[in-house]
Amino acid sequence: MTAAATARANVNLALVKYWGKRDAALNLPATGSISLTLDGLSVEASVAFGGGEADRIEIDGAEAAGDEALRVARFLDLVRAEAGRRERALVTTRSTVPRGVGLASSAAAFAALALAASRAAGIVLDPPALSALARRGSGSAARSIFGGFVEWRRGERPDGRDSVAEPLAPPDFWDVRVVVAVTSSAPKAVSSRAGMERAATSPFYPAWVAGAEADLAEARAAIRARDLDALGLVAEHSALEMHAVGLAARPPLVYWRAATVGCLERVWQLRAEGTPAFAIDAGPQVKVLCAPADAGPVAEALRAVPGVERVLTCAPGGGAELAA
Ligand code: 2P0
Repeated sequence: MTAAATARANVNLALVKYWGKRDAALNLPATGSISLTLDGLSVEASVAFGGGEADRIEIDGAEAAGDEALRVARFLDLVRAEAGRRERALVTTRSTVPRGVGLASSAAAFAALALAASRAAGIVLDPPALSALARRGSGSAARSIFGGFVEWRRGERPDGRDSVAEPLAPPDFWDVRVVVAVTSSAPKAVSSRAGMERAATSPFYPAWVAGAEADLAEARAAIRARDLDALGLVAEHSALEMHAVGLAARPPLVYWRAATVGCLERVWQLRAEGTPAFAIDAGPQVKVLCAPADAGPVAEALRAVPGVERVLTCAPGGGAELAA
């Protein structure tokens, strides 16, 4: 058995969304995306290689089975191939991301696993290579390798080696808040993976892909200028356009609940009253981007929306790290 390596990574919120793939096997996106890594919602993964006939995977204290176990085992195969090893692995992961808050813990999980598994296998990958590896587990995990504001480049190469994330600005560059209104703790009826496949059937999908570069440029400029209004407006647009693609898909895909729309209306009302707050949901939960001083009042307003179960507030967070 090799010594266990342990790493931790945070979830991220997409400000310009990833929604559609150009290669499903390699998890290559149809467009680039930009995200903010969030503090305090993280997954810790420990990996050791050696012994055993099969990979053993324990997620939050329970042995993984079925598709979940298979997805991690396939990911470990990539690490074994890269490191030239054959031993099975013992993997344990622990999450501080509340279930069903609509912040993909798979992003944090595969970012942490990429770092822990590569180190346990004896290889040291540079950040771009780590991001490319994490991407194979879950697309959005490519972004969780880095802290703060992050861009995942679409890339051009068929092998995906240039489809990696890179930091745009560190977490302390700009102190903002993300207020998360949880409207439903039930798992999504249609996974992101299946949702992206369905999105490609929408007549609006080509327009979504064609508009991505302009959204990315707008978001990059807004981050550079620390312009909350500009970033909030483009992020809100990207989220709503993502939903519009789904609405027109066959069969249609509607992630919203009544409470989701209630939160959107409340945020727009706050904005009309002078509070710069922007709703960036991927449904059914609503994430609101705002200034630190407004986070309290925004949280309070969202708590009062019928159907909101709870509200949490996050600051910008750091990238994936090895545990001491
Ligand atoms: C995003 N989402 O950019 C978008 C917006 C959800 C809504 O990335 O199939 O778990 O593993 O690559 O990364 C969630 O999808 O999908 C996601 P896979 P992933 O954050």
